[in-house]
Amino acid sequence: PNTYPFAPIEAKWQKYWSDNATFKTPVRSASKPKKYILDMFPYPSGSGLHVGHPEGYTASDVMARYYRQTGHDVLHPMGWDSFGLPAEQYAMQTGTHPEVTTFKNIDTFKRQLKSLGFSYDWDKEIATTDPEYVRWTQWIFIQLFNKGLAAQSSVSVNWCPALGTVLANEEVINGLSERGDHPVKRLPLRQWVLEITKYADRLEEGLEGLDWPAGTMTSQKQWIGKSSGCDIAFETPGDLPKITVFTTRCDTLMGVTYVSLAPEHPLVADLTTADRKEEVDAYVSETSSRSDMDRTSNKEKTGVFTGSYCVHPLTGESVPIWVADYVLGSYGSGAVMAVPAHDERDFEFAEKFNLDVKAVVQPANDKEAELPFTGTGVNVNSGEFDGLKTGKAKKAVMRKLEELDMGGEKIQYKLRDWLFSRQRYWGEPIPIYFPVIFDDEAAATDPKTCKHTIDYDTPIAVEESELPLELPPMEDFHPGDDPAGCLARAADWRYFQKGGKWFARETNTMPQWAGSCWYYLRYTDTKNNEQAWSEKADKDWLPVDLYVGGAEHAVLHLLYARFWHQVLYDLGHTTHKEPFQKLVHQGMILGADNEKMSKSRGNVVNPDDVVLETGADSLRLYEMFMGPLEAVKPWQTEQVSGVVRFQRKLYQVCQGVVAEDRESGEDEETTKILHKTMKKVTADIESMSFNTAISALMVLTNHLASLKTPASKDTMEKLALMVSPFAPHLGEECWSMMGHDESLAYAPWVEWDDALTVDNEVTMGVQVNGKVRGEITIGKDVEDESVAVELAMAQEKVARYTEAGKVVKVIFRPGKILNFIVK
Ligand code: ANZ
Repeated sequence: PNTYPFAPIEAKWQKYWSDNATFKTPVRSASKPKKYILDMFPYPSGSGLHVGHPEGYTASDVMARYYRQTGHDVLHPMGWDSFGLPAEQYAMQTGTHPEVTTFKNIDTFKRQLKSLGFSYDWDKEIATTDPEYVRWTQWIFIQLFNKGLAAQSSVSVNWCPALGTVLANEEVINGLSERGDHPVKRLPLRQWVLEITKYADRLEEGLEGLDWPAGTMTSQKQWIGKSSGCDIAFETPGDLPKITVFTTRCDTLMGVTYVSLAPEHPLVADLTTADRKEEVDAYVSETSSRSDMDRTSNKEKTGVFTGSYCVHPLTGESVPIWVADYVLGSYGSGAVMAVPAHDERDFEFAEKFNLDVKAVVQPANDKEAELPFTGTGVNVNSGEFDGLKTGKAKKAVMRKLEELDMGGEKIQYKLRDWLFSRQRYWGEPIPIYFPVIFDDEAAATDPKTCKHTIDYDTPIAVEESELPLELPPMEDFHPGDDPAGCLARAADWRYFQKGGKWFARETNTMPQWAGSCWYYLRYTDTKNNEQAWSEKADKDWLPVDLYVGGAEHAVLHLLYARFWHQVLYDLGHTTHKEPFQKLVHQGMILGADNEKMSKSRGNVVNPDDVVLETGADSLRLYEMFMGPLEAVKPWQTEQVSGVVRFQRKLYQVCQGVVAEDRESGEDEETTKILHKTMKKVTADIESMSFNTAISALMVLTNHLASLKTPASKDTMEKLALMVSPFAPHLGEECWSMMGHDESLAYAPWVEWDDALTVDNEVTMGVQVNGKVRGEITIGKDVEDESVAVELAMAQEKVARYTEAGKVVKVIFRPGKILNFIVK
């Protein structure tokens, strides 16, 4: 009967793999190459797996299985990114401890992943919330702290009252939280910051040589935002410090007509004259609530004059100092030299406030360029720099400034330091504590009852032997209005005595990004109780050879993880400069209506339903067959039935082969199709072009199904091997039907004979005087010119042209060209 009993077959093989520890990570052998195949581990949310998850996971599983069969030692692990806001928010609504929710969700995810037959080594499973994992996350934090890369600073932060937490700049979009779209305000708060900016250059350079999608490389580069320019100093009146500006166009220095400070620039108050104070104060407070995004948008420019002037470093002229919020406090030095003739923003501002516009750059071939002219050209009205082209002018101005000690080369980055504190419960406690200073040191007994302050200027790292520093049990996870976070309320945990002295723990926790910064390192050595991972584990398995995950992580996760990795490299904990050699993003799977799947649209496909109805292999096959892996594509249930038919047909062919019971030998056509398929499927898997590989397997299966005499066992084994990375249960079943009593997971991959993959006949064009007049189909290696000529002349059209004159020459290159020269 034309059916395939997927349910018992899939259950049987999943049990077999589990009972036989088929996918246990091998001990690395010197003679074999390795492949570390990694999925971006999921956040175990309450809603379980959606069909987007298995797409990337199937792709990586195909590769892991393929590499095992091509003689590689494979590491293919899975785990859980299990800290995070939703569990905590759920806890606030229901009172269920985040740990309980997290465990429950992990169970669901694990059951679902197992039902799909992925070849993970489940012995390597980790969760970022495991105390043993937290221990090493905290240990890495301490390495960063000891290296001077983790520091406290009172920074103006993005405070989200609704979430009760501070968010990183990256988590704020248009003034709203990335998660949940809640309004975000800016406030000053004591925070832990990781100085990723110290690695800006390395993070940019390290991208060279990685096999990553071009778009992701560009996003990272743009995020790092390297900009080469010059710092220039403008003297200010009185004893005040100079104003430093950052510019990428120091060649326009002679065109400066005003200098503009960001409202938060530290010199604003001092530079404001008495008569301007009221207006400037009002402007500063009014702009303080605007986000950077808002300030740099194309809205009408605003600003106020400070009443003061600074000195042009080359001309000595007085230059008015303004305050304008299009200048950002967080970029460069928070001040710009304004050149309205050559900068759009400065031009708009000058127009509005009636400030001078002085052109100093002329385009090479248009003397009357419209202003603002922002391109490059030749300097004019620039004294000694006149006549210099932009590039030369930049160098000359820079040299002059260096001579005068008024400026010099500067590389600027858009990248900001990483705000690493969260005022949350469900995260890794930051392993730092501070001395407690009592108001009355002599009489004090306990900070819970005696007045005291915490000496935040003296941070002390928790002893390595005391790690992990675990979260205190709490019942109320509301952040409350203490920006120190909810852990501040766990007084028995927060305050402790050591050597007779009282200390207070840091009450901030780490952001969810922390755990995902190094999980790929821990996977190499999950059972290590002495170290986060051993030197050997690093040498054995790193770098990750293939990393598969969503493009939404193009910047943050991938940048943060690379940063930690580079620091760990510098500290000698890894011998690999970059963690992820090849990166692939799977495209999003949309609903059948071409919209993003969501509960509210009612277009969500649950993988559990598909597994139940047509089996795990059908889901795997379908998701790989939908289209190119990277493409965004809609779910189409009719197509699932297409792969179901394919499975049935393949199974039926296999049953026919069993009945026929012939070892080998096929007709010529079948042999050729088989060899071509082996070559194509292999190449397609290598290039992760899975949809075309599956369609080649469908063609082969259809051909075998059409044969009068069933195919041989040898052919069927090859088909089973090829289908197994995509549909591993079906592959195993067919393999065992061919008489094998062991899994095919390590059976050598198929090999083909190249000679059998090429067609022996070619179709080639026949030309007369260089024009194509017909075509002939001829044996590929026919070298006899007369055979070709005879075939060609047999065609009426060719004959007509050749008979029109006299054939003076025949050019024949076997398999390529046949050309008659007729006069
Ligand atoms: C003078 C000038 C003349 C500029 C000119 C441009 C064109 P990127 O490429 O993004 O690095 N700038 C510097 N600091 C700023 C800040 N804190 N907020 C807003 N703008 C700032 O851009 C560098 C240019 O952006 C700098 O070069 C400066 O304007 C401006 F014809 O200086 B320029």
